Amino acid sequence: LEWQDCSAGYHDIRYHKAEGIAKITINRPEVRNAFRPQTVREMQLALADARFDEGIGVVVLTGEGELAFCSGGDQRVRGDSGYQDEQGTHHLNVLDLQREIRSCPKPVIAMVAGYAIGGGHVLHLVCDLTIAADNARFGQTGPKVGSFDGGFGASYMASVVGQKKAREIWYLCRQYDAREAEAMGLVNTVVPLQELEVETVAWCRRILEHSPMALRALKSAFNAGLDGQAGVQELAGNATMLFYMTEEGQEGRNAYLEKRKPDFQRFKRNP
Ligand code: 2NE
Repeated sequence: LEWQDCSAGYHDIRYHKAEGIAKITINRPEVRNAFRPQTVREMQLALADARFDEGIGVVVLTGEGELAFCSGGDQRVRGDSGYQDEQGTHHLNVLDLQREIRSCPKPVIAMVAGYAIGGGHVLHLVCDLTIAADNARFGQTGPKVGSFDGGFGASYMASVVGQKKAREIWYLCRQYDAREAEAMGLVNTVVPLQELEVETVAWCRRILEHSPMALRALKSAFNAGLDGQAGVQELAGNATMLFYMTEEGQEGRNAYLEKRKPDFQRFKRNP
């Protein structure tokens, strides 16, 4: 694949596009791709760019190198109330990014080589799909390092792997290899490390053959039950979008602009 380098202006991430795929790579291999507030902010910007780029149909999230996808929050900049940015403000802005990954109307795929640990594990978890290399290792560390993610990190995890396993993962802080993760339903497939990107691109290409509207409706439908009112809002937003695309919806707008009474009589009342 001929990736177009769109990394200009980014420091902590690299950003590429090719054939309808956007790839966001955390580029801090010296700390196993741990994120600091700036890393998260840049990921948010790239994700927003991919969302609004009509040419993009799938987003891939990954980490630089073969050793780690992401090792969570950078403990070196962890202040007393969050992760400290350049201005000295403390953040947990990765929680915003998690919501943005879930509400992105395009599938987001985690491509995991090496460690997906702590907040980095939750990042792969909230992606729609995870393709793991055979060297991938998964786990939470919160209770060991004085942290926890009781949001998607706990409740969504329980809906993916079940309550018992989710509690085990958090209470014991063990690491799980790629096969164990696959057996738990935490990842979709495990491939040899050398084939990780090729296989991920093949999954993306297959998704790109399919109806964008069906995919976005399905994603919001999968989210709806779990995400409460925000989930229903996403699903309903798609209904509104589809309604705007009908003659019936457009009749209301046209009548308003033409200062006349709308004529909805010609539209069918489906049973
Ligand atoms: C990821 C893991 C298991 C890798 O182990 P290994 O043996 O392959 O590498 P090593 O030697 O531990 O790490 C290499 C370098 O990366 C740094 C290390 O300190 C080390 O630096 P030097 O000694 O070479 O200078 N490094 C790795 N992870 C880092 C991190 N997260 N922050 C800062 N530096 C890091 C192993 O490194 C590991 O267990 N890392 C820590 C994982 C962790 O506890 N993450 C934080 C969880 S809390 C969280 O992410 C969070 C949350 O719970 C809620 C909201 C937001 C965030």
